[in-house]
Amino acid sequence: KKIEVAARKEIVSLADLQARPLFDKEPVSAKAWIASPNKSGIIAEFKRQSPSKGLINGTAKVSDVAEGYFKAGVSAMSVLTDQEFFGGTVDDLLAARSVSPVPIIRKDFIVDEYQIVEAKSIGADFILLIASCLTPEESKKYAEVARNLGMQILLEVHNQEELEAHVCDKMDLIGVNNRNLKTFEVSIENSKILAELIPNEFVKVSESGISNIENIKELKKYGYKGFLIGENFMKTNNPSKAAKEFIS
Ligand code: IGP
Repeated sequence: KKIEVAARKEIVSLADLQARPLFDKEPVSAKAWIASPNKSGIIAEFKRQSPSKGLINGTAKVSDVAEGYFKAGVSAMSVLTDQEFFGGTVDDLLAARSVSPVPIIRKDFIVDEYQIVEAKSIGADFILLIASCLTPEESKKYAEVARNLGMQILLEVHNQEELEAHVCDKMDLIGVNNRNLKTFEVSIENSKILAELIPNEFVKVSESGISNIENIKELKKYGYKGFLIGENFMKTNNPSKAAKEFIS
């Protein structure tokens, strides 16, 4: 990933990113949208493919899906911009941005400050930092970079060790990934186990493997306000229709 980012940096400099019109857009508060009692809490994802599932949806158009997710009442949207593993691009986020006012998260493996400035330049409102890919010093440093640009941070953890090592006052939302990124095993129980270890000042988000309303009802009992759903919507031939049915 570092090599890929270095190559992009050669083509588009930091100064170029900062000169883009969207760089000056005021980010929308993901915390406010996700924790609002009169919103759904659903963070709907645009994901074409994944290492665990292969091709999920080869035909959906990101702008159609983004517009439909917004109309369906999602609290936020997640756009995968990683090309190698997920088949996404920064252009996908730009396309989503052009049709949707909801907070959009740049979902990628962030390993360089450049990606954070780039996220701002394409209109992202918040970013993902994955604990298992970073040292605690790095996650804190990148969170500060994002904050200085006015973006919020979703810190993703999978277990107690990661949570304890990476949680700090620079984070805004804490996401518990129910999928183990190494074994791809998915269990909602993971969110339940870690819930009480997450300090109350953070908005709690449960990520992956959520496929029905029962899951959400259950997770709400544990204090979760955000629910990140990808495959369950993307595997259908009309992802935003699936989101609409799920939310209503
Ligand atoms: C969505 P699912 O099971 O609903 O498709 O999962 C989301 O949680 C998942 O895509 C994800 C992810 C990540 C992808 C969570 N953390 C980190 C890439 C990188």
